[in-house]
Amino acid sequence: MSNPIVAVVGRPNVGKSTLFNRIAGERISIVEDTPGVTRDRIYAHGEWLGKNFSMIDTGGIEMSDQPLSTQIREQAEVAIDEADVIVMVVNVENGVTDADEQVAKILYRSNKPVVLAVNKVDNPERRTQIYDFYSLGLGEPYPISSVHGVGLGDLLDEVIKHFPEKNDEIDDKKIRFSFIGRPNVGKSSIVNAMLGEERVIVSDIAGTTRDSINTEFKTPDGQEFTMVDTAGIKKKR
Ligand SMILES: Nc1nc2c(ncn2[C@@H]2O[C@H](COP(=O)(O)OP(=O)(O)O)[C@@H](O)[C@H]2O)c(=O)[nH]1
Ligand SMILES: [Mg+2]
Repeated sequence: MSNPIVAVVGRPNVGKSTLFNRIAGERISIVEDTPGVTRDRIYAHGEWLGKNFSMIDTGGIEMSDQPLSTQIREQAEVAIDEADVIVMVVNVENGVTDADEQVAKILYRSNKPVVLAVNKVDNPERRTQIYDFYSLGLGEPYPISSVHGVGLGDLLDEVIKHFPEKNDEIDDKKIRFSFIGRPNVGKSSIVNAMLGEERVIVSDIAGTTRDSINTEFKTPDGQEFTMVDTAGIKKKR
């Protein structure tokens, strides 16, 4: 499975690229750099608490000939299409702006998790100003200072919480195999005969086995197998 994707969005000059480079650190690597499409490095690798992810700096997508509202909309749409988690960056120095509200509205309508980063919180006095950003409707604002590297830990803790579960990881030392065939040809009986025990429901009524059943077993020489009985897979009427 490929790494989760985190997209950084927000209007120009809020500090998206600074944050992006901070998180990428020394390990910044260009995954894709198509001339004419990207101006800056927009893809990088990130890692936090042992979790690897890919990052997109949507601000690096070349669209400077477009009106601001178009740029913002298109960048937010790239994020929604590509990312598992979106980090929206705002600037504490400006408070909530119309452009921030425009970005937030687009993100709000998507079903993607959004983490709100209030950047340029360089000193403790500025922390008191982060609460205004609750009005964007994107939940708790996380104060950060990208130039000083402050608050990034809490921000990333929140980001990785939203990564999708890797629930279909397969241990490749195991051999997986399955029986397929029409109902009632004897798939479950073969499984049971191989195992020497009644692990799978067998019946002469077609369609008795309703779900696919994984059976794990090991041969005397240590080879592990996972037998997937697919008898339950039926066409919907
Ligand atoms: N004071 C302060 N300035 C910052 C911070 N992060 C970025 N900047 C500055 O804000 C300006 C815009 O940053 P940039 O990352 O290019 O913004 P982008 O357009 O959103 O990618 C630059 O001059 C940065 O040095 C921060 O945490 N504190
Ligand atoms: Mg930038």
